[in-house]
Amino acid sequence: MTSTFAIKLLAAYATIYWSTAVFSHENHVEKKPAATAMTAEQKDWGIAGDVKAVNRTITLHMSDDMRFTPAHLEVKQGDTLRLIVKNNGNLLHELVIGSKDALNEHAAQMLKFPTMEHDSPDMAHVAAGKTREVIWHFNRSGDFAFACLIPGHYQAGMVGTIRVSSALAQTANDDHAAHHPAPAAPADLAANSDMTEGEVRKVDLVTKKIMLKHGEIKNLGMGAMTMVFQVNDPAFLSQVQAGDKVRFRAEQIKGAFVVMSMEKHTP
Ligand SMILES: [Cu+2]
Repeated sequence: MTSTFAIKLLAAYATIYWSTAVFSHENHVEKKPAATAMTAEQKDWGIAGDVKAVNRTITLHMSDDMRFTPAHLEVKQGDTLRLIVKNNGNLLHELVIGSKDALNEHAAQMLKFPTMEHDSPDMAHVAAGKTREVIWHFNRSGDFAFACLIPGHYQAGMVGTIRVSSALAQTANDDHAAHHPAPAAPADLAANSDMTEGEVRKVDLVTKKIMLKHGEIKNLGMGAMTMVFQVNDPAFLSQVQAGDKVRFRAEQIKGAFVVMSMEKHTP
């Protein structure tokens, strides 16, 4: 019993070592248990997230025209994202988060070794018509990317960008925080203080509008009220429902009030 376990363990380490040595990226292991048994690894673009720490949910749509929608994510350092990855196409697609360099290298390896299997907390393979989830903690700021590295897909442009803004920079730029510093507030709260608190009243998928009961919108000089907003990205609408507490940023564009970013707010 013990020796069998030891052999399995050795085999697992050998696989991991071999993968790392040959492909210089990790977790190209055959079975998920070996990967999950490993300690979460800090990457330049973050670390595996804890489901209990999720503070934002974003739905990413994949399509056979080799596109992700949305193709750009604005994230704050400290955010733990639940990325719901929906494959609307008839082909297998995948989501892999990384630095541009890491993705380029990985894509080249995938072209060379198309049958290579890989798995890691920062990726998900999504079969046609299916939905998967990735929970990722963006604890480092910077410009990163996400891509489908299935041979040909990345090369056809199936790639998006992620900007993780620094928690420190946001605190420094925030007037309110600067004038009334709250020493006990965690960095995450300070980073979110340019966001407006709200509650979803109604989501209209046909007109692509959302009714929000909101607090004071400081950047617009607007007091608290319930009103209907347009959305910058229709994907926001599939992430929330009436009754959800949210934080959002709204802007006035050509007279219309538009929700530019939104996150679920779990008190
Ligand atoms: Cu793809």
